[in-house]
Amino acid sequence: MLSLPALPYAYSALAPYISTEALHLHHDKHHRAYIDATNRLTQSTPLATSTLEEIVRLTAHDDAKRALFNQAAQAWNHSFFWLSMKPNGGGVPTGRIAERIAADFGTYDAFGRQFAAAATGQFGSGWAWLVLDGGKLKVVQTANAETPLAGQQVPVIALDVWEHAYYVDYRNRRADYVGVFLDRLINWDFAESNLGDTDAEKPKRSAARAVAG
Ligand code: MN3
Repeated sequence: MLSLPALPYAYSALAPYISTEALHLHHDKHHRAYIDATNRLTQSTPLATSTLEEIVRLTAHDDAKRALFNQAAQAWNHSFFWLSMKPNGGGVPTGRIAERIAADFGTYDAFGRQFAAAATGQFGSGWAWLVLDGGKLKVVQTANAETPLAGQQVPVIALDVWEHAYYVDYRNRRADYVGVFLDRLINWDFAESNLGDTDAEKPKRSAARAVAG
């Protein structure tokens, strides 16, 4: 049985950018529903004892398991999304992640423009991601529950652009929500922890393991 992980901060911690009401609804109702559905669909199957990450990977390319993949991937994506934000986050990062952004995007502003374009340009429900693709940082978008976890890319940062993620606080203004995520909320410490151990002194930590299964 999977359980709903607690938010990594208080429900009020991201206000005024994401309200207490919005976080309660998004975490307690939407995220919980994905966890509960995953548990229902794996009950009495060999996947009942698997971690969430294993369920996502094992169902990702199996059309017969599409319903389970959608629920499990959404559960995993949300856990990763909560970790992608923090109070007083966002803005221009420093340290290793800043060096990598400069190397792979040219400037922070170029990264921000690409990320905002991916997040606002995703038609309908989905996600915007910063990922490592063959060791290079890249911005990608996915539809519905699709997740880089299912492929070769390593997730670094996730932004939920389903309407339920922003409608309470921003109504239909997705671009405003995306701007606030970039300027006020991104957890760059978490992003850096997902870069892997190319620095010998850093302990090996993978993005996938950061999210408790
Ligand atoms: Mn959501």
